[in-house]
Amino acid sequence: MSETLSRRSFVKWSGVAGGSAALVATAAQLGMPQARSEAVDGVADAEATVWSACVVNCGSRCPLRLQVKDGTVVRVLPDNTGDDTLWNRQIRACVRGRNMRERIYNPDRIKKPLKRVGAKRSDGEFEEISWDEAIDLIAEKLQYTYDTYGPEAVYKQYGSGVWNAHVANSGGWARLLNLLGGHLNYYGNYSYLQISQCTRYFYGSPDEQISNSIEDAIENSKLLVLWGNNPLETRMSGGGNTYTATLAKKAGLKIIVVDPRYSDSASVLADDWIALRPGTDAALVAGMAHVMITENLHDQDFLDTYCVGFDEKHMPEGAPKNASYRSYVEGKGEDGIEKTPEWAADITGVPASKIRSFAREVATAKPANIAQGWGPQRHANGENSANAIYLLAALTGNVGIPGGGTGGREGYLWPYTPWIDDGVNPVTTAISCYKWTDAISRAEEMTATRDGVQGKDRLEVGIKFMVVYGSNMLASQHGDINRTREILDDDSMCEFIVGMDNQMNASMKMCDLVLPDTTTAERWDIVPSEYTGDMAYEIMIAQAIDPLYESRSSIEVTGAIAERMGIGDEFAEGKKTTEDWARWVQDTARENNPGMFPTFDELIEQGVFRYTSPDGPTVALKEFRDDPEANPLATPSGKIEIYSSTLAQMAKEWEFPNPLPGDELTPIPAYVETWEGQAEARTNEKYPLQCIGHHFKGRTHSTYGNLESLRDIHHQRVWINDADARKRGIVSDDRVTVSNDRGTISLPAMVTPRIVPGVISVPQGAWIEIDKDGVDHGGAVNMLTSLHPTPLAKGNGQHTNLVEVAKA
Ligand SMILES: Nc1nc2c(c(=O)[nH]1)N[C@H]1C(S)=C(S)[C@@H](COP(=O)(O)OP(=O)(O)OC[C@H]3O[C@@H](n4cnc5c(=O)[nH]c(N)nc54)[C@H](O)[C@@H]3O)O[C@H]1N2
Ligand SMILES: Nc1nc2c(c(=O)[nH]1)N[C@H]1C(S)=C(S)[C@@H](COP(=O)(O)OP(=O)(O)OC[C@H]3O[C@@H](n4cnc5c(=O)[nH]c(N)nc54)[C@H](O)[C@@H]3O)O[C@H]1N2
Ligand code: SF4
Ligand SMILES: [Mo]
Repeated sequence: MSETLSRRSFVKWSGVAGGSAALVATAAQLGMPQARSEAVDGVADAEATVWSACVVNCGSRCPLRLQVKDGTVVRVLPDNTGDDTLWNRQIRACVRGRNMRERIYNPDRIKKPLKRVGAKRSDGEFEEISWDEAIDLIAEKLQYTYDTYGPEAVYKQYGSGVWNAHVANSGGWARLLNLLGGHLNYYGNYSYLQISQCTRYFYGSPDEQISNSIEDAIENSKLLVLWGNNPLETRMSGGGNTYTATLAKKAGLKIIVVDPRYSDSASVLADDWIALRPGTDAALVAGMAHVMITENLHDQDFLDTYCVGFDEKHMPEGAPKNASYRSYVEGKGEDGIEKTPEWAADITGVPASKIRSFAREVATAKPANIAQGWGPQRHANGENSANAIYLLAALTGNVGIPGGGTGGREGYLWPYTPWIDDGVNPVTTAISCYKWTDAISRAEEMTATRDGVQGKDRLEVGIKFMVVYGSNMLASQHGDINRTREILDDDSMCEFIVGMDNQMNASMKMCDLVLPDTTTAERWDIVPSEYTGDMAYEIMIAQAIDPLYESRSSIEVTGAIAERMGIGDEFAEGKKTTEDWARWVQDTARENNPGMFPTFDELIEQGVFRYTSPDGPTVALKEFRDDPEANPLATPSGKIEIYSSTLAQMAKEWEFPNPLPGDELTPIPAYVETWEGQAEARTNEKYPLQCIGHHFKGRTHSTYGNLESLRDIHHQRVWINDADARKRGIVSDDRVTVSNDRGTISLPAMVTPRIVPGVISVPQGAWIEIDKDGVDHGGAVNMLTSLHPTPLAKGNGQHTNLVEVAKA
């Protein structure tokens, strides 16, 4: 790595105002474009420029400067603080955030509270009602639900539309329900449910095990493997990993991408592309392990000291013979198959010679950061894929050292600023976030060992009242839209659904009551950074314009419901307005971190405040590596569990009613063939193509998906390989149908060598347009996905689907 790029020192808390961040390399030195000056951007006669932000769940958070004239936002400008250095970088919004005006003034804005009048929810017919009537109705339905069914019948749906904005994140809904007696919890999230659950057994972490940051990789790594990880599209802010990963590339770090698609990250960053079939990562890892073991390239010392389960000499007590990972690879395990590169090649589609060279490269680049995205784990038995990629980091001894990594996703500094206090939920029962449709339709059958119910042996009551806030789960982002709509259409099961959003999305159309929320331009908040690497920050959201139409900010609405239900004072604790709540956040941040954060009023002027950790870039599990005796992991052995006795035990106890292939728990990260996986694809004549659905630069999930300007530049098209297209007589931009037994969509094709033959990808999150025959012309991939849960996490294997494509 070039000398100019070595980091000289690490700054403690480099605020924008007095910040003297250590210079790494300027964008100019690296040949990157400089920020445009305000003179070029500004509207000359704007009355005010107000700090705001884009807070959608893309993993980044971007400051926006809204220029206001006559009470209207006339222009959206990006960040103009910071500079072009790594530790004080400008947090440049992507094309979505810069089009915020079109979301504020969108014809899809919800203007007044709406009450369902259609016979069925999916009729989507409403009448306008007043706020007073709406609040009465919610209070009445909530009271009725608590009295009749108890708190476990109340559910706050997963939703990520205002993810982590300190006030708007929960919008007061969780606080309200907690004060009223609680609500059924969910565990995990649609982002990384599978990896988070398997991490418990592998690394003993209660969540996804993050890895070293890209900042650390820039400084210390010899190789960066982006494994099912596409930062250029999924971390698009200039403040986040689009910036850092690009900087890593410019600094000369070798980058290899493992992905069925030649993603944007592959095309811009990769020195090499490992093009595998979806869901086959664990087979690729086993083939690589075979090479490493045969050529003695694995890190035996690391495995002996820090892990259990790699070989027969290091097994937990009570484990059967020949159950180690090494035995599995050498063909001494139960299946008797040696996991040669040729074996892996047949499954993954990656040539054996390529598997050999890739294995050698990963094993000999010391140190290497294997940065796993969340695409591999969003599959049927995605748990084993995620675990296998973790395992590769252990096999090569990269865990816990600078320049290495855990095999998890790139690390970041978690913000120091607090969320508003949601209180404590008196209910401890929880379902996986993907099981809510089951908890509506078959709650009484749901148990701990069959459905992953936590906190109780079984559910006693189904979901009867649901809050859907900042979420498009009912008809866009959850699996199997047709089946989900069917479940929701029976309002004897879930009796009342209240939705709150600022756009009339497909889920709002499935609600009984719809509430118009403000946009960020119309309210106050404080917003933290999230997955933006080791530079954390907070952004001021100052109210720029009056709420449009009859929209009201969520925290004021939940406060009004609390008041109507007689708990107004407990809810508010003296805070009346949204601004009061935002001030509380900043005051509390200052109290908790003396001398660090600016005051609320200073932040109104300053807009953005950056800070870094005094400990330097994130090196995950460093304490464990430095002293495993003093800092054991929270696994039963205190070590990395390549073989998990807990999983072995669970494999005996858990039940899989109506099992499909792949519904199994394995104590080691073995490759298992799954329902609608590569093996089935090769024998299924009706649906021979594997269909994934990548996160797409044109939208954040469904958010921004209704903006004409974005639809014009980012076309919703299905990626299909030339060979598969040719067989079907399809050329680029032909309208095609993609179908399976769950549904059919119709959209244009993008014929390309950028995807593995036999695989297609439908960018996820398109707005549905279902016609009278049930065909969706919007191209929403969840018309095709399955509600069948993954075996361990009971999660969303939404990238696993078999389909057929035909010219429409
Ligand atoms: N097939 C498939 N499905 C997937 C995925 C996949 O990869 N493939 N990915 C999954 C993942 S990782 C996730 S996180 C989920 C995301 O699923 P969702 O969390 O449902 O995300 P969005 O579709 O963006 O919906 C967010 C909603 O929040 C609204 N919103 C934005 N700002 C505000 C606000 O200020 N107030 C209110 N009240 N609402 C606001 C937006 O208008 C939008 O309707 O999707 C999951 N679904
Ligand atoms: N522009 C934009 N950015 C986003 C989002 C968005 O919707 N739009 N969503 C945000 C959210 S909430 C999340 S959770 C993250 C999601 O981040 P990820 O879950 O990492 O995103 P995906 O696109 O699902 O998957 C990443 C890559 O994995 C590949 N992949 C799919 N299946 C496999 C497989 O079996 N093996 C391997 N090796 N690769 C595979 C895909 O082709 C893709 O390029 O992105 C965030 N950022
Ligand atoms: S979508 Fe993400 S990257 Fe784009 S402006 Fe919004 S927060 Fe920034
Ligand atoms: Mo996500």
